[in-house]
Amino acid sequence: MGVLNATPDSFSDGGRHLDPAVAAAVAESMVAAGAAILDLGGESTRPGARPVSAREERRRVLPVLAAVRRAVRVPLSIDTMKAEVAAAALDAGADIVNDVSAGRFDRAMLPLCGRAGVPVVLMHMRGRPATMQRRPAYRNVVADVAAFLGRRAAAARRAGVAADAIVLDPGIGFGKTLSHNLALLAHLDVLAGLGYPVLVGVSRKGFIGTLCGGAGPDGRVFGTAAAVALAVARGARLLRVHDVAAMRDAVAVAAAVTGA
Ligand code: PMM
Repeated sequence: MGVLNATPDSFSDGGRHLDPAVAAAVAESMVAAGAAILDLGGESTRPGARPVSAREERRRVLPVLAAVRRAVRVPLSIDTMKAEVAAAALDAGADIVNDVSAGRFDRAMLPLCGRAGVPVVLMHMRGRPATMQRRPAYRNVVADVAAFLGRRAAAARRAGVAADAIVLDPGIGFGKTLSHNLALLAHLDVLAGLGYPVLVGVSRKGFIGTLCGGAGPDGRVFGTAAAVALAVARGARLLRVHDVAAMRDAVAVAAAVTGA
């Protein structure tokens, strides 16, 4: 899954893909490099990020989505916590909803996904982006995240989402310390054991910078590849990444070794 952020303030690629024509060209190159899905978002969820209105989110993401929809044929996912934005994106050609709040932010989100019959990514996040990194604490991070995702999957089923349309995500970096992120990656098999495909987003995240001598987002590609490979080995089925060509190779090798 290649990441295309239509946000002026995303930590990793903020502002680079705002122009619809530029976004379409980047989308084409990501697909050529091996992306099977593209994820488009109009609201930054980095720690401390300010929420944006549904109107502003639609204004940012819909022109980009329309241009990307014309440019590529792969499924497009809309990264949003708002049902209004998701509905507009589905109307404009999106195929998947990626909700980092797992349907908790907007009560209309899971029923919308159920009615539309589209896959939904349910991600674990502690609190909200504005406050999630304030002293994150868990009893047992792996068990707590697994229990949360199990509850959210059940909520999605009750809202009419089909079992085979649910994807779970541990939410790496969302209200987690370095050791929480590492424990979740080391024990990803526990989440995969819940019976739904697992998506992992480690790409260029802060914990990789921490482990790689304080590298900035652009200097985290090799660290990301290591995390991606290990996630595949522990059962991840979808990898949300910025550096598609590099991670396609990391996934190909990790999947071949895992399957041997
Ligand atoms: N990470 C970000 C945004 N959306 N969605 C899912 N499902 N999983 C993630 O890990 C995730 C996400 C933040 O990263 P970005 O600013 O590079 O988009």
